[in-house]
Amino acid sequence: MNETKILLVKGDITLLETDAIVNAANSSLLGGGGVDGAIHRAAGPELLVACRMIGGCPTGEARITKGYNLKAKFVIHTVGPVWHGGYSNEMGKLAACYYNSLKLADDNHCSSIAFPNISTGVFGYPKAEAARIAIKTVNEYLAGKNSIKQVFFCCFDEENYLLYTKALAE
Ligand code: AR6
Repeated sequence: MNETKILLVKGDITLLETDAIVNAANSSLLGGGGVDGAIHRAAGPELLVACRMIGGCPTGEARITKGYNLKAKFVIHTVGPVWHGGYSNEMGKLAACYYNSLKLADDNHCSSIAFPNISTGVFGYPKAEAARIAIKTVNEYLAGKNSIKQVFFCCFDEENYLLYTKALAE
């Protein structure tokens, strides 16, 4: 029986106390705006040093660092696709972000993880479609053997929060 709980929260992901929080980064891993900027500010300068050592990350993949000044033990940095109208396998790349982040959390014995709404800010992915892919990929991953007991979808903007409220109720 799979007892993992999917939970919805509204607000700032940097305040969560999950084992891992996921960062919607860019392929340089050197910080940026949006949730990436918020995570780097809250984690402190050591996070940037650790990210520099990693040396970048391709779209759809994920890399792990410590959480430094965050309450979360780990930050999992994943690079979502930029929306190009749906003709560049954005769907597959977005699903890979969720899958690879869960796999890294699992490999590092995390029992809880929180996701922001990857690619739905600066990268322009349509929010309803992104929510559908996020929920589907998480559900598929959790159906297999894994260490994860809680998955939080952390929505910062009202539109995403309402979309997830509806999608998770279905
Ligand atoms: N906590 C949770 N979610 C947040 C927070 C926060 N503190 N702040 C913003 N969001 P974005 P992307 C939400 O633009 O589209 C960066 O510059 C926001 O409402 O942060 O994947 C990177 O360096 C939105 O729903 O990420 C990349 O260059 C979601 O986070 C680029 O932006 C994602 O918005 C990545 O673009």
